[in-house]
Amino acid sequence: MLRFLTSGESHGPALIALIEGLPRGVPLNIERINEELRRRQLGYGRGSRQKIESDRIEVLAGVRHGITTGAPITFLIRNRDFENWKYVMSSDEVDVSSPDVSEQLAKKAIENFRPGHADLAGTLKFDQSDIRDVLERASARETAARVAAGALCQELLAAVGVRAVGHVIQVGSVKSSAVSDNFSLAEIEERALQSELFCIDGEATEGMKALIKKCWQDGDSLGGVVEVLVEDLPVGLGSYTQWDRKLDGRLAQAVMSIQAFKAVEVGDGVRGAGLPGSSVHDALYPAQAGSAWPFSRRSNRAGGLEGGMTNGERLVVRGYMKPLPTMRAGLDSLSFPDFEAARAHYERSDVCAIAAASVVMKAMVCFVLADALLDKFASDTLADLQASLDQYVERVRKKAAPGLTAPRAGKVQKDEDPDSIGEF
Ligand code: EPS
Repeated sequence: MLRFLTSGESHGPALIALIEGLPRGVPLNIERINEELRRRQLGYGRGSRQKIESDRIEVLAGVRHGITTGAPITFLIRNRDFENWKYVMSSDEVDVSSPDVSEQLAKKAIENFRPGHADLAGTLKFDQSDIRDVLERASARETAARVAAGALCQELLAAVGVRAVGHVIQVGSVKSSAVSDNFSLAEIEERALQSELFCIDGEATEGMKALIKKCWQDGDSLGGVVEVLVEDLPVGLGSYTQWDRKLDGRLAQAVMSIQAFKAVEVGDGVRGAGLPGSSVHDALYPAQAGSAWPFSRRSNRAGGLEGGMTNGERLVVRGYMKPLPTMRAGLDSLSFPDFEAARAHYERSDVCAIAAASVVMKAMVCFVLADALLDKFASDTLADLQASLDQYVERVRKKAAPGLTAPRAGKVQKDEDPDSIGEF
């Protein structure tokens, strides 16, 4: 089992993470991991915090000479901004009679809840006397640690030939008109990196930027939709045998756990709910020259998952992010601890963090896929994993016995008999 935990506050000294279960022998390209962290800091609509930070991973354990040892990996990412919060966020007691300390404490005090954030329920649940204790841990700054943990998993996936990309397909009401099915993953990555919003449609990028600018002027915020695509996954990751082994369920949990995400979709899940089955399911055809598996398909509306398992097609997962709840314009709210009418607290934030969200979502998807891979195959060393994966792929491909690949006449099932309509 692969697992990771993070720790750290938004304005504390550092974020840390511990990831356990990666096999021995995975070569890590630390620069590639830092590049993911850099991308998470980009995107039109980010707040000024990103000018202060320059996120980099410092590995503390579990890696020697650039290769995983099989032991738990621990790393940290420093918060440079801590310097400006050192009294507010000090883990030691502070001297409140010092003018420096009292000035900082007063400047950073939070008096009112922000509707849409964790402030209200978190303060009540933990009987906090300061909303800051909730805000600091609920903040999306924590996603930097997730991105680094996911990038470690991406190194494992890359080592066995699996590739993942993330991009933005909607900001507020502006949608990308480029259809990702028409592009290779390499093209999507290249085009996304040319856009300040990681969107492969240049014209839509301009519309998205204009909308974000307008929202910034209005003191408002924006959400959007991101899509993560993964290719070259073996057929059969996940399982149909039990609810908690279904890969779509595991992906949904991981994606929904990202700060501000409110919905998740696999393939054409939402549209498909309104269509007849014949327009939704992806028909099967015999393998074509170059097919990786003993079958082929002409559509991928299932988004690469059937029955809670990968089916050999490109994995397509979308995450829906709400507008950030920290807004300069504010909303009606209540003060704390008096619960009297007030305007919501505003603290420096992003107007739109959707580009960053595409990097975070890819990290979470890569974590779940790496976990599923290690669950299915031998997992102590990368060589064991590769050998058992190769053996499995060989076994599945052998299923295409000669003579069985020619089209066969479909057999009419009893319940397909038109005369049976009306029986239910
Ligand atoms: C973030 C850092 C934070 C926020 C944002 C994400 O920095 P600060 O609060 O110091 O400006 O910009 O946090 C949130 C969106 C949130 O909901 O708290 C980051 O590094 O991603």
